[in-house]
Amino acid sequence: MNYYVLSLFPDMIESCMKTSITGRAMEQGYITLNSINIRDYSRRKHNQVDDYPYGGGAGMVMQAEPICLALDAVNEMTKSRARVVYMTPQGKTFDQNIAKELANEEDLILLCGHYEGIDERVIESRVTDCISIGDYVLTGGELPALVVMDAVSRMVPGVLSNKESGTDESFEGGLLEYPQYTRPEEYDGMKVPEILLSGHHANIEKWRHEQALLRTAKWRPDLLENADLTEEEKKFLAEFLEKNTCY
Ligand code: 9D3
Repeated sequence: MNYYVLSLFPDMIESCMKTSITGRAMEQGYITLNSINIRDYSRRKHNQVDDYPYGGGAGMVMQAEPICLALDAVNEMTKSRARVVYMTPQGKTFDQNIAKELANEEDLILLCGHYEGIDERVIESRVTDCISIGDYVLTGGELPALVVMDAVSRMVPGVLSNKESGTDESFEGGLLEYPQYTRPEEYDGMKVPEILLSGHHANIEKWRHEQALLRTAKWRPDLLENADLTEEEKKFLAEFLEKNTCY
């Protein structure tokens, strides 16, 4: 996976991506990162890249020219018709399915806006996908681009070790994960659930699955509406919820 990130703050992109699992993936060559400073493609005084909005209104708008010149430069590097993903609060809300889909691409171009957004003509002529990371207001598209690259990178074959990749199947099964414990057996008066110390793997699996169901019912009931539960799972939840109004 080769990422090309167009931004006014390329250092922010570089320093985050160098960290942790994405950093290791870059060292090992599973992903590459090319961060491009849009300001380098300004042809104006003081390398300005924004201007007042036509029609008036608050704030500044990023001009089309430097962005399009930066995109031209990236197209030279990729010589493929890579998707151009614009990070915007108006985009489709990012989720695990989009992450998996993007992980199939060889090159991805991510465009980060700042100020009140970018000139609409860039979107019309160059952008293939608009993505938001959720309904809250940030100061720019850099953190969203990092969120997307983090989620996409871990879906790229080789990025996660076998150990790391096994653990997310429960979320992909549409349920929240079961609770985790590690040493010590008792911390601050709180004990690890007895069953996890029993060594009885079948019972542990059953308990974990039940915990996942209960947690999902409590914190994310919306996920249960789309999950196709077996009759046994439905019965377990119904019985539990009947006995316990609070858990
Ligand atoms: C004038 C209306 N504002 C939208 C609520 C303008 C505006 C505010 C903040 C335009 C861009 C931004 C900066 N945010 C992003 O670039 C962004 C974002 C976000 O703020 N939330 C969730 N996902 C994303 S993706 C890019």
